[in-house]
Order: sequence, then structure tokens, then C-alpha cells
Amino acid sequence: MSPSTKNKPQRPLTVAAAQMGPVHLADSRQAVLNRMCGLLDQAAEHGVQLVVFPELAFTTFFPRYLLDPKDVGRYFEIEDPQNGLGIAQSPNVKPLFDHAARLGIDVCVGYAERSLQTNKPGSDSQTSHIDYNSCVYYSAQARAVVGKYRKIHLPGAVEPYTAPGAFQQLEKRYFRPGDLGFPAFRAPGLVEGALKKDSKVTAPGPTSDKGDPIIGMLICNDRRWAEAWRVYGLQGVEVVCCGYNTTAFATKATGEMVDMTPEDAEEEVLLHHRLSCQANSYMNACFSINVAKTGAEDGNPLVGGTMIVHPNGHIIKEAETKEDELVVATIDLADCDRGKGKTFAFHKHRKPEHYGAIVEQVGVVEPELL
Ligand code: CDV
Repeated sequence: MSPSTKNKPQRPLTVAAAQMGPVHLADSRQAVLNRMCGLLDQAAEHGVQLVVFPELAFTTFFPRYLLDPKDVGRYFEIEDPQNGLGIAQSPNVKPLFDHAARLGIDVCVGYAERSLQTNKPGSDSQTSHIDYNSCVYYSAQARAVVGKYRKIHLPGAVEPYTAPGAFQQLEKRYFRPGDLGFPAFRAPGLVEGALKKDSKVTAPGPTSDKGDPIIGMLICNDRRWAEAWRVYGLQGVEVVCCGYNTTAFATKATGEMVDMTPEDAEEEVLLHHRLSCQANSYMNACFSINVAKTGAEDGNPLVGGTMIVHPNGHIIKEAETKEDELVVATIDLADCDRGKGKTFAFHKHRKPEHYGAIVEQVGVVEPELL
């Protein structure tokens, strides 16, 4: 359902969710890159300024497999700050960013990051690495990565379930929880007349005190955590970009089927996905661009549900397939103002003195038994 139509957008931005169909184990990196560049070409035809791709977009969702340690490296992009190497220099990724730069489109994309560490003298080896489930924001105007996020809420387990037929989710085995927090940032060159640090407001008006769009990034399971969205909300976030690989139908740890048909189970997964994105967009008065890798990857079903959500919680546009599909919408960032200025005017209404348990506790502390 579309939000109310209005006369003239004040801070228009044309965005797209680049849903991807399955990426199978045997698919080559080049074939996947070609698909992603094809989605960028389609975006250019629609005048899109920002394209969001899914979590771990360049490969299959490999944490569903117990991999031989010597085969794991091929799923990762190397981050080697000592030698000036980052995602933008990866031969697997650079062609995508170069293409985006040529088309003048910003890109947010998820990938597996292998961050090289230089060890202290005396250590067993000179270098080691830490692996993250990450995403970056590439700005076409800056010709650079201007935002980075490492997934904080890693679902699943370190050790695989042993029961035959049990569904595996081994993100805790392959990744460390992100260490960057939830850093919002501004994306340059997307809206006209953005206020800059040193600009003076000469003609007061509804948008004259607004800077470049404020962006936040989440990855998959993070979208289910209100705390993650609220930390972005507290930075004035206007657009949350969130890619995901969400299993449509999983067996139990025991390997048994759940007590639902696969169709009902998938419908419930979609319900929880929509609830999380719609409610948190509303409660933080921001747009969200939520992007699936979907379809069956080597027989493992992933939900679709790619959608662009309005700050009032409406779904503006949703994917219709489980294949590569571009979901495009022109949004008006000024639509964030109502929620940010009224119901969710945090500075007027929040009561952090009563929210201590949220940061002091991890698990549940129940009231004493009667
Ligand atoms: N990739 C994910 O984070 N997937 C989780 C599943 C395992 C529940 C999700 O929250 O969608």
C-alpha cells in the first residue's frame, strides 16, 4: 500500500532494492557480478541514485555448510589496511563499484570480510585474521566507500547439529560479531541543496536546515532487534539499508519437520520480516530498503519479501518474484519529518533513566516467584 500521494517532494531520492535470486555453490563469481551489473543497468534506466544489494551478495549463503577450513577463504574479500587494501580493491568487487561510478549510482552491498591483523613481534605468525559478515556503502560521487557496518547479531551456532536432516546455520562459526557499533553517516551528492558544515541558511524553508541524507546499515538478523534500529534512530537516520538471506523453511535441530506445512512456515517467516521492518521504520521515523537473496540455493529455500518501507510503516513497494528483480521507488526524505518531530521527537519524550535494563542486562531477569 502506498502512503498518501502529495504534490511535490521536497527532498526526493530514487532508490532501489536489488533483490537477487539464488546463487548456487557452482556459480562463478563472474556470473554473479554480471547479474549485479545487469541490475545496476536497469537501475540507471529508472534514474535510480542508490541501489541496495543483499547480505553476502557475491556468493551462496555459505554458513549453511560445514566447510573444510581450507575451502573457506574463497568466500571472503580481504581487508588489509596495512597495505592499503580494502573491499574496493577486491578483484571480485571492484568491477561492480567501477560500473556504479560510471552510472553515477551509490551502492550498498553485503560481503564476507577477512580482516588481516598484523601480530605483535614474538607471536607464532606475523599475521592472523578476523572474519566478519559486513556491508559497505560506496558513493559514486566520492568514488569511495563512505560507510561500513559489521553484522552484530549473528544467529546460529559454532558447532553443527548432529541429527541427520537438521538445518544448519553456522554464522557464529564463520564470523565474529561486528565491532563497529551502528555508525550512521551522510551520503554525498544524492539530494539537491543539502546543507553543509560551512553553508549558511539564507532562505529559511522546510528543507533549508537539512544536510545530506543520513544512512544506516543493518544485516539480516539485526533487523529483528529494536535496539539496533533505535541506535540509528538516535543519530537521526533517514534511510536504513538492510540485506538478508532468510531461510524460508528450516527443520528442527533434531532433524524433524516443524509442525507446519512449508507454505505456512514461509508465510510466518515473511510475517516476522515485515513486522520487524515496518514497525522499526515507523518507530524511528525512517525509510528502510530491505533486500533479499531469495529462491532456492542448491535446494535450500530463502524467503523473498524485498520491500521499501515508508516512515509511517507502509510498504511502498514489494518484490513480486523470487528472482533477480529491481524494486524501485522515489521517496521523499521530508516524509521522515512528521514522525521525528512529533510522536518520535526523542528529545521531548524519551525517558532513558528508565531504560537501564536494555544496556545492563543481556538475558531475561524475571520477577521473583510468588
Ligand atoms: N542470515 C540471517 O541472519 N538469517 C536469520 C535466520 C537464520 C533467522 C534471520 O534473522 O533472517
